[in-house]
Amino acid sequence: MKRLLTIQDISCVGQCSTTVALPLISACGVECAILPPAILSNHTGGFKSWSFADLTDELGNVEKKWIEQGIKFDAFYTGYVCESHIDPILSIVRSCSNEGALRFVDPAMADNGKLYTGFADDFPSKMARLCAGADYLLPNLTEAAFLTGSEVKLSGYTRSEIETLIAKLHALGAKNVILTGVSFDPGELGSAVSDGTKIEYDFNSRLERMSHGTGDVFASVFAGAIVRGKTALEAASLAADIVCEAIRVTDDDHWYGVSFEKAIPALVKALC
Ligand code: PXL
Repeated sequence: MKRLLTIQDISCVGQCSTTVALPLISACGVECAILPPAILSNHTGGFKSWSFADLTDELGNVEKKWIEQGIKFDAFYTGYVCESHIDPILSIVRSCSNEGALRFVDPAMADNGKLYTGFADDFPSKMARLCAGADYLLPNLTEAAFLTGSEVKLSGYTRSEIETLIAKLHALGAKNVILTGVSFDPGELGSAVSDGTKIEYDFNSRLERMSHGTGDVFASVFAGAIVRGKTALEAASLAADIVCEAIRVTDDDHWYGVSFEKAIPALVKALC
């Protein structure tokens, strides 16, 4: 069994980041180790307030113990992180990679045209340093625009604008780009999957509901499916199917996340 390390916050309540990645990656049949660089009482997307315990100073201690014991990983998946976490993360990846280890980077910092609360305007340029070494970079359209200094548009992207954005993301250093939130038709929503030589698209019927945490569900399933040997297009398509299923089964008053738990049986079946 392959072992993946996910590095992103623990939001104790709110169904995002580590609390989504751990169960979904496990359900993919991949051993999932975790490293939370911060612990929040709850996520920052819609709750009135939150506590934030920064664990930057602990990251080096963890790395030292892993080096001492020869603990290494076959894959790394980073999500929501802060500026102070970036150098320690790059150091852990350098120290603790098995040969051929894959790096998945979800630059979780923005959506719907805006940076998440708490991130300074210059944060995208810091996040770009993590993106530079990504084997698979998984931004939404807003994150892609901020990372590349492009116009931030909520909708109305043409195919050629999407393809220019993807070329700029590759220019940051990412090998494969999976751009989410792509739509050329109001009834459809999907992703563009690029290996730097060709771009393929995967679309589903658009669901009208806006939900928190869906980017984390998508990235977790994508990473798990790639580690299990799926192609990037297969992994993106499975990840989108699981996101859609999770949205469909989430009660209308469940505002802070999606009930991805109910989609786990379908995920296990797809990868068994
Ligand atoms: O889902 C992304 C995410 C992760 N972690 C925290 C967040 C968010 C989105 O708002 O606030 C703490």
